[in-house]
Amino acid sequence: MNRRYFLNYSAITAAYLFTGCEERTDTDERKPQQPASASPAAVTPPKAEEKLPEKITPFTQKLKIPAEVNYAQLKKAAFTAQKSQVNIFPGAQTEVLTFQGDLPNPTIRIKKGEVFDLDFMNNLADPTIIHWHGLIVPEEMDGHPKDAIATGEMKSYHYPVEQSAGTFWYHTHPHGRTGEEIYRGLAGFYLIEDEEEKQLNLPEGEFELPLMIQDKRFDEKRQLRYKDPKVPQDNNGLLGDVILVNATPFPYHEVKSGKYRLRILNASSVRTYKLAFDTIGEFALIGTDAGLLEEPLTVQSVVLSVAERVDIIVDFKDKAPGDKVTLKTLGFKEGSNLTLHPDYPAFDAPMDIMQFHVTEKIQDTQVVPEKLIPIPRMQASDAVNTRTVTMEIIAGGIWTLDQKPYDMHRVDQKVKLGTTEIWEIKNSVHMAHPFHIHGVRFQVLERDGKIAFPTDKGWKDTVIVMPFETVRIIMHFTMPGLFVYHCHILEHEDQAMMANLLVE
Ligand SMILES: [Cu+2]
Repeated sequence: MNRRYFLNYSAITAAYLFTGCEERTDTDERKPQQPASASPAAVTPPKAEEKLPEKITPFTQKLKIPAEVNYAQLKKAAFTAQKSQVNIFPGAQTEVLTFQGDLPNPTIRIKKGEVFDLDFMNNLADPTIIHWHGLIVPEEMDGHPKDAIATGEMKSYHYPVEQSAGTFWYHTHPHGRTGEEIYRGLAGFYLIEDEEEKQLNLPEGEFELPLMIQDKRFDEKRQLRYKDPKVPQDNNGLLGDVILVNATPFPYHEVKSGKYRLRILNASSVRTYKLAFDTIGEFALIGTDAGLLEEPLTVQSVVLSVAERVDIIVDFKDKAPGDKVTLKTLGFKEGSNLTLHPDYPAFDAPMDIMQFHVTEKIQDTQVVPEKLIPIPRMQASDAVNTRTVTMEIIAGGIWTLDQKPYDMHRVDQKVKLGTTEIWEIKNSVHMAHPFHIHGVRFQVLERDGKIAFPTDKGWKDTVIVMPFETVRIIMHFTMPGLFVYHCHILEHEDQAMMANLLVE
């Protein structure tokens, strides 16, 4: 048991998470590991129905690695959105939503130039649709909320993949239910490979790991709890106290003393992570949402808001068998001055995420290339138009873009196909929002805030906009059609913080 795990939580959370329904006694063997500040007697006990049934001992469950749907081996795949019972905790069944009956959902792996082909069946009780996050595909393939298919219906996706290598993902996107569907399971990785990336000889096979991070809440029966009807702040974003990586709570993964490529996705509802390792001071950022960087950037930590991805290389070379390295979030208090559910670790709460257990010393000959993939920079002078999109909260506490609650049939912006534009994304509230746009990728020109984000240097499809900050992005529109742009805090986009863009 890792003592730091306890210390990383606020007093309330530590007591909450680890006392559960049980009475503690002085003879409790776990007692000495609890920090003095976390005396259960000192805090108000949380509502009974929100407690975990018993303590979770972190780093005792093995990380699950998603199976792969690899288009080098098959021509067509099938997904069925469905209710499933899966093992998230040992010896317990948890009801979730899946695409193929289990979690984590499979990782799609496809090469640039190949054709993606998949039949999607909706066996949920409500209409739904899959969106391929970060992919630039025709409108009817994109998963616009207006294209949601009814229960019992099937939709065939068929499109060529023409983008460069990167770490993308897929999730359902029905209006008003995206948050709950992703939360209950409907998300997975979508990896595009290409020849240029292959030439770089990045770590692969067992040395390449997709890591999907999500914070969730469980009840005493180990079932997922979504929004708490008694706590209106949950409409501002759902925070959880159990961090799952690839659908495994606080997992561990056995590694050798070499370099690992970690492709990390934040598929949480609202939480922004500031990722770091406890005993490895630096790591290399090699890619962002929509592709590889021009050159690796050495960082000590990286901020990852909802829906963003980072591609990193971490080196365990100085570690010996028996050593343990913890991936954690340092907390990101700059991200929100808004109180969310008070019973769950807030934005500024440091939390452990998962642990790497070093089991074998190896001679690692892997080299991180000095140069990665050139990124042709779009210039502000290339832009034919500049627009402003404002993130605002309106009367009634409704999250909107430009003060207009989302209407899936209203066109909010018209863009000329083949042109380049600058969009100024303006945040007028005291909470950071990740801005995402479909059907196009972008580059960050500048932000007028205080924090510099190394991820701004790469190709993006989602960018964090800090409280009261304006971020200027530039993009070249190559795909005609009606697409959405929205805040990617799931409870915000479900509410009304979304708009339509027509490229023609
Ligand atoms: Cu938002």
